[in-house]
Amino acid sequence: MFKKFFKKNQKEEIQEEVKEVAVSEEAVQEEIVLEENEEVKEETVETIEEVSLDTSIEEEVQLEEKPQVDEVVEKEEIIEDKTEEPKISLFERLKQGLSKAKQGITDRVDQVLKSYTKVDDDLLEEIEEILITADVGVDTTMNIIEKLTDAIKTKKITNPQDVKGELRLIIEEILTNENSTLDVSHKPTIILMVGVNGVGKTTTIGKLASRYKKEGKKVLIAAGDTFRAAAIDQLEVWAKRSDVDIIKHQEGADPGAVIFDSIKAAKARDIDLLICDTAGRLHNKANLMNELSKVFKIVDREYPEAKKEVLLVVDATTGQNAVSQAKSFKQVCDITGLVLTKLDGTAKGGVVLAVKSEVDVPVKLIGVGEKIEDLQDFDAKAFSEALFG
Ligand SMILES: Nc1nc2c(ncn2[C@@H]2O[C@H](COP(=O)(O)OP(=O)(O)O)[C@@H](O)[C@H]2O)c(=O)[nH]1
Ligand SMILES: [Mg+2]
Repeated sequence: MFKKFFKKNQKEEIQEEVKEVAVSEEAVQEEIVLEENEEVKEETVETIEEVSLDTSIEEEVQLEEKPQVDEVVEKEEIIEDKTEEPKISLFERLKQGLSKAKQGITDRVDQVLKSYTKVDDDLLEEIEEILITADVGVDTTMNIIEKLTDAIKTKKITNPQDVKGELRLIIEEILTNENSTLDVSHKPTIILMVGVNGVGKTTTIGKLASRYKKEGKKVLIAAGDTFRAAAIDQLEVWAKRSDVDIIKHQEGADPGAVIFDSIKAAKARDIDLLICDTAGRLHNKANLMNELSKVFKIVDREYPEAKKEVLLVVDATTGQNAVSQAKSFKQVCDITGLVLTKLDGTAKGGVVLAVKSEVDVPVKLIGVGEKIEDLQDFDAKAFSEALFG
């Protein structure tokens, strides 16, 4: 059993390393693409990045070649087309977004349950293995299996088919958290979006700005990621799209100064909600964390009347890396909620459980696609229903 774990974990570690390399190669590639095709929209470049993030190494090699402008335009058109789709319910969207995760967890659980005629240790061991390989994390998996064993005993479950319902209840219970709603009803509210590069901070800000603007709120966004000019431009595209104001400085400017000016503007313009972007990539980790602390100090000093939400964005496709990122950010910032993006791109949806239980911060939002409606409030019941339904 443990040998099996060990092998699996090793394999996962290697996979993660490969992914990390892919991400840094991708960062270089992104810069090249931007330099050479300045007129190409950031958004489109990001789409290609996203594709490369999910592809295997062999495909990665092919993607390293600079995309032709024509190809880029074609991809952009596809994105535009997608937004024209007829409206479907949020739950349907969630289900669609979680279809890979469903394949990675529920469908495999179903297969195992079908192959057993009685509930025994072997069956539980197979479920344990599925959960671990779906990035639920060892500790959380052990906890789930323990609860499942208890439920099987107390409810005298003998039919393997009844195990699934119990598993769903346990998962729902783990994911349930009273503070999981992103509450922006206080005026003013400031949201600080933090997280490493590429996880989806800027996209999430754009989606949130659009959502709250539609709800009739006065929204302002702050381009606090001054590390690259492209990051500022990308946020500006979102500001235009959502029809909200943006405060920005030049590339390389002090992020603290951007936040300072944004707070001043928010007060002068009687803003309901100020959403701030932050850099996810500085020269080193200590630098990044120092910069963030400076920004937090400015917010506390200059905007004490605002309700502060610090949302840490993590990318679900990075699996256990998402958990370790959450742990390191938690050491320097008072994270009030997690945003788990790109759940649509992974069969390892179990990472939601791992971050929730290992980091002990409520998951407030999940991203199940690239469209505005694909950023959803996290609802433990709907999530487990979409996964197991
Ligand atoms: N499939 C998918 N892609 C996403 C999601 N959220 C963000 N992305 C993509 O992830 C990429 C990086 O996002 P970005 O906001 O620039 O990340 P940042 O560096 O943290 O600001 C972009 O291509 C986004 O479109 C999501 O929920 N699903
Ligand atoms: Mg960004």
